[in-house]
Amino acid sequence: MAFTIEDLRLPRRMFLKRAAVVGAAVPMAGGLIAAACSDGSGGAEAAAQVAIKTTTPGPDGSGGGAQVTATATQTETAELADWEKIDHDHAKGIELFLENIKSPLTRGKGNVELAPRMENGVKVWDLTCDELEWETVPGGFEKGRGYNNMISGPILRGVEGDRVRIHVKNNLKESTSTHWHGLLIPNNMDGVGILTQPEIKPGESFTYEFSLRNAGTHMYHAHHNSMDQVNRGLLGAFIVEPASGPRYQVAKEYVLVMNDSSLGYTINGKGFPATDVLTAKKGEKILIRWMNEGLMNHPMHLHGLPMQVMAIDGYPLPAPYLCDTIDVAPGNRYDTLVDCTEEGLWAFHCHILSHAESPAGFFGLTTVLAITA
Ligand SMILES: [Cu+2]
Repeated sequence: MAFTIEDLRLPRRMFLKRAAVVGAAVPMAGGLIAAACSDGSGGAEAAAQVAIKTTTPGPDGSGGGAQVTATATQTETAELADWEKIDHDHAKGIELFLENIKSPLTRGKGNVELAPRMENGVKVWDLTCDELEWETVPGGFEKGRGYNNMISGPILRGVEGDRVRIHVKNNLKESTSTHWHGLLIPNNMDGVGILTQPEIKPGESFTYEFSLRNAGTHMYHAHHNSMDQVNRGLLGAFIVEPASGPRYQVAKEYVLVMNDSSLGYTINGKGFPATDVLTAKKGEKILIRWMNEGLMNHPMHLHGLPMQVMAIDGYPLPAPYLCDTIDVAPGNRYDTLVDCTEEGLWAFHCHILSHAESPAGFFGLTTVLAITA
């Protein structure tokens, strides 16, 4: 049977199919979704107001037949055996992930491409470094820092040979500097605070200017108190296409910047279930640009299909290779192509499983590649 995008947009129907198994747990998830879709206040009330009428499963999970009416809160605390709680929490997470496809469950979206303005043949970008409250998962706010008030920062994209100028304004409560990670540039533009330039003090600005010499998937990030600043979100993608034209002929491109620690395990500033789904139609080829700005390795594993590794740190491989798990180390960038030949919802997650799943369900570095007919 053909799998369509509508299958993704009807999470409730999918969830109701699970009712026979999960029983009393179902309405709890409904209540949480209602809470998560609201403005974030009164979530507990919303959940408590979900009065349910359902069938209590018997001890063997087959359905005991007793009709009960209860609030979702009571259901969670009173009705579930340990193993049912694990199932329920996993189902709840997947339900939220599918709901997030239809309408985002968190405020704030990063990784938005920022077009440059042209000034006398120079591509110019303005970046601000901002303190922000960032919602990484529904209802979960963290003290983040971001370029232009987003995590990941805006995607900057140029072409080999471009002259570029980037104004960086520091709105932080501490000094910073901006490093252009992977780009071959003059030393005094390298952005290491104090080593190659004066640190940019609070309220001050610094202008970087250089030419783009090496195509590839690169990054930019803070390089002053960087363990804290980068980890809190001062990072972004800087993509340079070859002068001869785009390196890959693909239907879609995904830029996935991973981070960990201060804001939890995140892809583009969001942890599961708020991570973005990857979508493709059967037969399409997609490009995934992996970047790791975190403090740990993340071996990202794709179910069902291989990835072809085309470039590492922006440098094309003489012999691209196939794999299904790609260990992205801090600082590394990988260009991978996926031939989307098999329909389905293919899990895509870090295989250090403590970065992706717990008894409370999937979290962190987990997403799905959804391939539809
Ligand atoms: Cu990991």
